[in-house]
Amino acid sequence: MLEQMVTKEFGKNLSQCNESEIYRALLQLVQKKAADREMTGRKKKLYYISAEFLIGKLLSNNLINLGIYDEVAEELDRAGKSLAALEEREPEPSLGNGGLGRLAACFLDSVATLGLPGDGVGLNYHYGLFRQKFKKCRQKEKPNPWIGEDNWLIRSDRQFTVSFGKFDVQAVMYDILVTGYDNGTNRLHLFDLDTVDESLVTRGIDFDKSEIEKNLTLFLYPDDSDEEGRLLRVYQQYFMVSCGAQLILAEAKERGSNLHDLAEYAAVQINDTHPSMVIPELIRLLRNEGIAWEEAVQIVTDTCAYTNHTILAEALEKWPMAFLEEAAPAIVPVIQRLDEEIKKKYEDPAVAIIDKDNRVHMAHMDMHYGHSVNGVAYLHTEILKNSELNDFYKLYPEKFNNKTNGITFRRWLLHCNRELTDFLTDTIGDEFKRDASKLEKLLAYREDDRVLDRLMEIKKANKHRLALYLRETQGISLNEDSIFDIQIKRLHEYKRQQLNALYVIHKYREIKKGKRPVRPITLIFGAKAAPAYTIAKDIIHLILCLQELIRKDPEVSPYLQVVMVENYNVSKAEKLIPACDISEQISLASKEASGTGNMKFMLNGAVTLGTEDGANVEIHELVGDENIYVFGEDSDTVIARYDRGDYRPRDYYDWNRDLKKAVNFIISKKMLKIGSRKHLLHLYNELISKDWFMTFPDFNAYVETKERAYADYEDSRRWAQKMLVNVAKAGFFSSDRTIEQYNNDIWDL
Ligand code: 26Q
Repeated sequence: MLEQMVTKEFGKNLSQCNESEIYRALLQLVQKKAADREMTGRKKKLYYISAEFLIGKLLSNNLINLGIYDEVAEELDRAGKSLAALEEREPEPSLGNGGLGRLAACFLDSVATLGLPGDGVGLNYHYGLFRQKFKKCRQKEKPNPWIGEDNWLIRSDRQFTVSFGKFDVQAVMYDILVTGYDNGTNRLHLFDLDTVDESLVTRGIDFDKSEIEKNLTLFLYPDDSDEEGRLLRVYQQYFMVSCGAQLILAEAKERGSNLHDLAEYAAVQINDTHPSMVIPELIRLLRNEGIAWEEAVQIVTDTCAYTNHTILAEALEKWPMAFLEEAAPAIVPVIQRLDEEIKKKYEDPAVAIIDKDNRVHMAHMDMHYGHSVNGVAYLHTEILKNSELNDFYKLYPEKFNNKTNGITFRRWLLHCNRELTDFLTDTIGDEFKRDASKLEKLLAYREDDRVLDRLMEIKKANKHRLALYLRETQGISLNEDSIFDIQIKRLHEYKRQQLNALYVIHKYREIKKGKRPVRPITLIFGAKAAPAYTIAKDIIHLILCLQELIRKDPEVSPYLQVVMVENYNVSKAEKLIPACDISEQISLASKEASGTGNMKFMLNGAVTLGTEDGANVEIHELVGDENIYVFGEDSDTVIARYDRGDYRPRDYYDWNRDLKKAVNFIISKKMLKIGSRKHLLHLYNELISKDWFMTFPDFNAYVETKERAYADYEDSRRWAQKMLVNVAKAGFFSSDRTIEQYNNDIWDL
């Protein structure tokens, strides 16, 4: 099939083509086949609107979903070419920070796979999340361009005007085709400006922030640290929702809506508060179409639904009215009127949209003027209802619902772990590829030594593959017989990479004292820190210093290795996850809304070491006590301690000898020889005086539980059984299940 294409396109054989020509041909082939499957002509359509879509590389995923992966791989093979090499060439579209953006990408895959009409709406950032470099044990940020000559963007002829306070802009829309697995195709709409100027970027990821027309979609925001950046973020958000709202209304009309019946033609899912301005924007546009205020508000309420992804108060967006007046003046009167209505109805200032400091609470608008509010895991939704959003739960109990997150098995099993996929197919048939719950059939093989051995063999092969990759890319050699213990996720204090680092120090000291582990341990980290998040960068510094220290210490390095993978992203996750033995999910209980990496690891046969937080709670319930390692204080204890406000890390530090020694080691002579005094001291002080995410109270339990997991690993038959149960029970975490629930309870497509 490729052969014909390249003959026509380039006038030569496949074997004579270079990689870039083959990539171009494949791109065309995929886009043609995908377009043939587009789902049009249905009445109601979902618009999943999100500031982030962390889609990852697209070629292989599309080949799998179109059912031509094997055929293409073989054809390339015959011509002496390699699909794997082509995959490596493809730049990764990193249009997201982490979990929230990756979830949006998994959801688009599942919506198309279930044959539901549903498009993504977002922004076409010219640079994805920054590329991370390590220099002198510190993180450096570099721009991350992903739009090359051969890219997946299709320029459409839809154009929209967006009015900011001081000027108007002309938006253009690019589409990326989203293929479902053996099913229809939807689209991801990414809005952009032709005037954006990439030459504005100066040093690292700095750029001239003065001219919005030139920088609007230049970068994805990694944090909300500086004031200038925050205003630009509001411009981005209004631009996205204004284009989105115009598209939604235009398409609804094209499908036959008279706009009074919009809710029968469109479902809008608001992914966290970043797109919340879509509510006032839709109301404004409906009013322009001559619809009365009350009716417009009702239509929009019936159309929009909100997903909350966090309980960290600082992450709930509250924009100063002055920002909105500058970036989105057209919706300011709408927001004010909505706020007046709420203030008339409810006296409690805690549920107001505009607060006494004239800041707009985006989530409050969503909860009053959307018909659904959902959390992303059972525990998270309970915490929202009972504490964080309790004031709103009391007003609208019927709006609150849970949708436990999920992941697409196409990328996180079929693509990233072919060997396991093939083995599962041979063992339990291939129904699990369409219906993930069928993975449970594997439970019948719990006592089957052949199956258990094979699971271990596949893990070993994946560890070998990872070792080769890290040798090639980072010049690091791994001990493939060691336990691979992996923590990969954004760097955030609440995720507690620092707790894992304290364990490393503890272990290092034990080995120095002569207490060697039975089997060597490899602790692998991967994490980007927001460029302005000082403590997060200090934690990376600590880990990189430990990596250095241990690598150079012949007494310790045969037994303990620390590896920090540079520039952790979706493509690296695809290589790391299948090779993992122990999955670190150690957030402070109550703080991780769900986590989705935990699900990816489980699906690939890693055993979780985690706190009772987010979706770990549901993993625990599914696999049972025997097949997970749970430790630490529970969310009630943590929440109560925050409420009392009496946590003093000193109390733990002074009384826990091992902990004290580990913490002191951060600023020991040995460490200061490698790292920077300023940064290590800062981290040390932060820990002993604040430790805001309570690592000290969980330290002992963490060390003990980790040691127990390592000891259990030595009984490889029992360990393989744990792996088997984890794989078998992972079906619940398919995003196909999550999307089915969204559709049944919220969208009704
Ligand atoms: C906000 C304002 C200004 C600039 C940036 C931001 C911003 C950007 C990204 C705020 C939050 C995010 C991302 C949040 C996120 O990824 N949350 C994660 O969502 C996952 C999917 O539901 C959950 O599994 C994780 O638990 C949650 O942390």
